[in-house]
Amino acid sequence: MASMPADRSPDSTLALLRSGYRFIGERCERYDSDVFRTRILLAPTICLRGRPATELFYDTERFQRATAMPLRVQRTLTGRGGVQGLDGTEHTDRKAMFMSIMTPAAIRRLGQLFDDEWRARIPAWEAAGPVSLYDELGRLLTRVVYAWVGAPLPASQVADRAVELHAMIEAPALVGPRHWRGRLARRRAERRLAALVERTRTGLAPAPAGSALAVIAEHRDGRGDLLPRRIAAVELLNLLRPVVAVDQYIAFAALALHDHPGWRDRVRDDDEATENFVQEVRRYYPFFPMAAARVRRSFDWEGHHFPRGRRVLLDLYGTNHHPTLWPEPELFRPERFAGRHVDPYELIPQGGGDHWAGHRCAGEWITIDLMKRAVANLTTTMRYDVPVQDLTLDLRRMPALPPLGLTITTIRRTD
Ligand code: HEM
Ligand code: MYR
Repeated sequence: MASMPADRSPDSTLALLRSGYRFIGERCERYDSDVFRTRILLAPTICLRGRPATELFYDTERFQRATAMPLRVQRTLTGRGGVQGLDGTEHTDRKAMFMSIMTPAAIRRLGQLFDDEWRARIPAWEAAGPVSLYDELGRLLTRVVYAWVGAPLPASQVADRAVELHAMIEAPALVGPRHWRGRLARRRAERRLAALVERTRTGLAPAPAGSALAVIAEHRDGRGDLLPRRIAAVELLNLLRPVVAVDQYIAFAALALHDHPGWRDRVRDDDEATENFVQEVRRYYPFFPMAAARVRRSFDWEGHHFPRGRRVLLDLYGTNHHPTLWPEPELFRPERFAGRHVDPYELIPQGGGDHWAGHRCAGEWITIDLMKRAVANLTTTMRYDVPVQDLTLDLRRMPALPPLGLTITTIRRTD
């Protein structure tokens, strides 16, 4: 058995928080290996990156998700009892519920709401001074996604709900008050949404037919039982929160248009170029750093032993920047996707493998659709200036927001 390269230090949690997105990749380079062991949160952990490792990681015979996600991530980002931590038939049943929501018609409806809302917001942006794209789009997407799931918000609540969802997304890797803000936001949101599910079920506030709220509130598991209302709330948040998180990718797309202005003309009215551009934004920019699983039963792989119960982290960012998969990975080059078959184990910003059988992101098509619409809105519906500001991305921060959320100014409608 080959010995697996190992971190020397007794615990690398602080190093992970300090290095952020580059933690796994820089060690893989140091050890000249896409597998190494370390200790995180005081427990032995195996880190992986690259295509063969991704195929391994998404083998549900070998890995499980139960107990894989650190508690601090569950208490902020994902919640507890939701689809992310399920295995076997419980997972395929719950995942089928999510995928049944992702019909082309439903994706189009969300996109249409998004475009309409974007156009409707332009006059207010024209009148305002500089606006933070991240904050504005956070509110815009909050309003749109609550309406889309079947629980439209009164205008007076949109800003608070946006702050709440942002708090959950920003909290998992932070310490101190900003971490606790995320926990509190989740507790409050779950309580409120559980009450909404209850009102839906009792007929007090019926959900629109076919809406995501109706699908989740009425879903019955393999035994014919409704989801406990707290779990239904966690699953509703698994739609609301990540749709709002797309604001970050849109800010990255705007940053890419700013740094590579030649692409503004290339993407305009060109669906294929827009798609390649969006794929490169998802590959290049840092977002979900790594996925976590546990070894279901012991096995050997490429001469390395994986003992039962061991936590394993797959480097999503590092696989998207792997030099053998992506020549010159640190260059932003959308044309690399022209004519390229997008392999399910190579481009993995939202996880890899199969959407139904495994844990790959249920919202990947929605994300791509919203990003394409955002690129069209940024290049054809309006023009704007990007004032001088600090645009460096700090890869040590997870998630890595552009400082001030990317400020734009002198916004004008163009069509
Ligand atoms: C799972 C990333 C948007 C719903 C995941 C996973 C990642 C991810 C990395 C986990 C993969 C794994 O565990 O192997 C992202 C990113 C997004 C995004 C970066 C950009 C904003 C969305 C959207 C939705 C969504 C828009 C829904 C509308 C989900 C759900 C899961 C998931 C339900 C759990 C799937 C499962 O455990 O089977 N996402 N996601 N995500 N995502 Fe997303
Ligand atoms: C979502 O809301 O599900 C999609 C986007 C969330 C991105 C959050 C990125 C930081 C999380 C660090 C988690 C480490 C997981 C082991």
